[in-house]
Amino acid sequence: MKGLYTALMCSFDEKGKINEKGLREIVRHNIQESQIDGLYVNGSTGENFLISTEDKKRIFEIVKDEVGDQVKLIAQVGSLNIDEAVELAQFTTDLGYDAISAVTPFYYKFNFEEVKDYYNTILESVDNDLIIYSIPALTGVNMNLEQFGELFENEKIIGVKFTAPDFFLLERIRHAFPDKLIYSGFDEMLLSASVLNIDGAIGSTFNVNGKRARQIMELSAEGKMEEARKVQKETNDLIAAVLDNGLYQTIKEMLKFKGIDAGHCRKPMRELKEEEVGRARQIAEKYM
Ligand code: NGF
Repeated sequence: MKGLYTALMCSFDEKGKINEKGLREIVRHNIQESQIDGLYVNGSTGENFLISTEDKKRIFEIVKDEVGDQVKLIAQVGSLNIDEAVELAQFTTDLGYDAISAVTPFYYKFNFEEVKDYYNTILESVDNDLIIYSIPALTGVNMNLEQFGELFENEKIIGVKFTAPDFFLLERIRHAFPDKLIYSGFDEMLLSASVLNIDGAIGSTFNVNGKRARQIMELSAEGKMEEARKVQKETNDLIAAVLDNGLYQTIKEMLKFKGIDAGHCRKPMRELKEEEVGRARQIAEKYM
């Protein structure tokens, strides 16, 4: 399960309906062009929190059908509705997803016992491994080393998608749990995480920048730090431009520039203005 995973985008039409043809094209682009090791399906990048249970299931099905066994698949099933999380965990396990992942429950201020119970409840229902999705900036859930340790006592919890700029905590987790998988979640910090000996990364910008992400991890592993810094710098020029223009919308426009039917984002995400579409195309032309 080590390696680079694209946090997969989904293509939607103007009305917010799944564009199956476009979704399949995005999947193929990631496998053939970006040569990633796996896909992280229905994460934030997949606009997961904006869609119905039925649409989530359909996306899981289409992706598995398109991928077969070509690359690894992780299903993000986390939800504030624990029944939905359990249902999706069972659904994706039956489909043959290699692992499930669940974002920490958010919005209400759950205490750690509640977070732990959430993960154990999901896992009691399936015979599959789980990767914790920790993204404190969006969820407000900040777990410390001891709390990660308590969650890791469940052997089915095999790792964490660590989306935080806390390299002290990342190093402590790496040192304390050498057998658990750590995936870096912030693409702009990939090199900084790589030097701490992570096992992989999961990122939205790998949809359009997968090759540079791989170079960063490989150069870092080979100790070629000067070259690695150069590639991270180029990557961060791209990411800064994308963030400035509108993250998910811009990545979709960049994919469209390459002939991929990446469609629209779902409301309440906005449409790009004409000049922003132009900027997205310039970013694609320069970096893809
Ligand atoms: O988009 C976000 C939210 N984070 C992603 C990634 O951690 C999300 C990250 O790649 C993800 O994996 C998912 O779909 O669940 C950033 O977009 C990137 O580093 C640019 O900041 O903040």
